[in-house]
Amino acid sequence: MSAAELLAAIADVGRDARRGGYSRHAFDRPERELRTWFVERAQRLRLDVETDRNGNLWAWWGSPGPDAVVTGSHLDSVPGGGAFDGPLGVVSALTAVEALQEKGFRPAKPVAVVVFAEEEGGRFGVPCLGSRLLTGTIDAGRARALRDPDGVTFAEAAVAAGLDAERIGSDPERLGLVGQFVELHVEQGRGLIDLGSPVAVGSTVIAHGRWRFSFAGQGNHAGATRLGDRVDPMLPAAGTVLAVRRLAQSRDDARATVGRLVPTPGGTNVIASTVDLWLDARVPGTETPELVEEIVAAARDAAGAEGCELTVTRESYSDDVVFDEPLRRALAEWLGAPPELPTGAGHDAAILAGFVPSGMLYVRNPTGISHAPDEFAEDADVEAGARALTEVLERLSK
Ligand code: HGY
Ligand code: MN
Ligand code: MN
Ligand code: MN
Repeated sequence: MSAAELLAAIADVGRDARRGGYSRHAFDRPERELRTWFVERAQRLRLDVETDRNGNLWAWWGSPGPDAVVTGSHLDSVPGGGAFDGPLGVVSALTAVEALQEKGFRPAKPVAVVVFAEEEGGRFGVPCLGSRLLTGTIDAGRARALRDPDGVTFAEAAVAAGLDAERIGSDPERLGLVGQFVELHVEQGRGLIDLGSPVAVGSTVIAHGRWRFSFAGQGNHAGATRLGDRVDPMLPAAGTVLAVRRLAQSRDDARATVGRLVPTPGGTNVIASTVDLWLDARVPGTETPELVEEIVAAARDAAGAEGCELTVTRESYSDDVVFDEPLRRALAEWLGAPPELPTGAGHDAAILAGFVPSGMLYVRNPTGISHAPDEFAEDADVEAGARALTEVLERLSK
């Protein structure tokens, strides 16, 4: 099946559940259906599929062994996400393996297609949770205790998915098998449209992190409470949202977002007792922590002015990543010197880049939009991406 046909097939998997909380991932519906679909497709290619201690899926072509050539991406999504972010890398990897098998290629090294768990952090709040656990870049105890919006811990979700909660954590043996990792991903931006190329090689991933701001005030009656008697956490929360844009605008190429703001209890006629908001901040280079410090100071001032308490918690952070130079050069040479693109989006490849030679391929997205239904890639470009990945897998596993 072509990558475009597989994408169409995957778009139907779990569609009914997606009308629910599509972001409820890490082993929850509909990701569970997507994982089942993946296992079935991988087994058709006679790949041996296993689930590692952290819930990442590994489909092996040849028995697992050192210096493995690994590709893949993720199947989870953000709430209301597009159809390509994650699945494109997974279906392209399956298509590439199928194409190599059909031409009779026999890899000289183990090859694996991996599906990382909870890449978006849509359920437990930490992006790239599966690859962070694999590489030991998140404390296992902290990961186990992460809670989803219903209070379910990652450990409980993992046990419900058939994993052993005690074994959640870094997996140096498995990581030691990975010789090189290449992730194909839909482009999240307009670079390739403007450059007129279907495929690009990834160069860098900018630093990014997530912080939770919890404003505590006094819940009260919307009609019976005079303005002067209020301690309303919505006010400093609103002031912080405006400060995020104002302060980020003053830094070159900074991106800072509040996409999620939750008042409690959330009644129309109720002054909230608390308001939680999450900041996603990303600045090329080393300035992200400085920008966040400025935002926290503005939030504290706003909280103080209203008599509210403020607690700020850092939930994740990753430094700038530059992908492996020799691998980038090889990818460029093998693919006819396509453009090289930086990205503001985080990826599992950027987590692995700290441990094994890693690289990325991007496929043109004419809308440039991602994390929204308008995310798109033309069939012809999807096929170009799958062909590029096929070429790369063959060259790397010779
Ligand atoms: O948030 C990101 O950049 C990625 O999509 N996880
Ligand atoms: Mn994403
Ligand atoms: Mn992604
Ligand atoms: Mn990714």
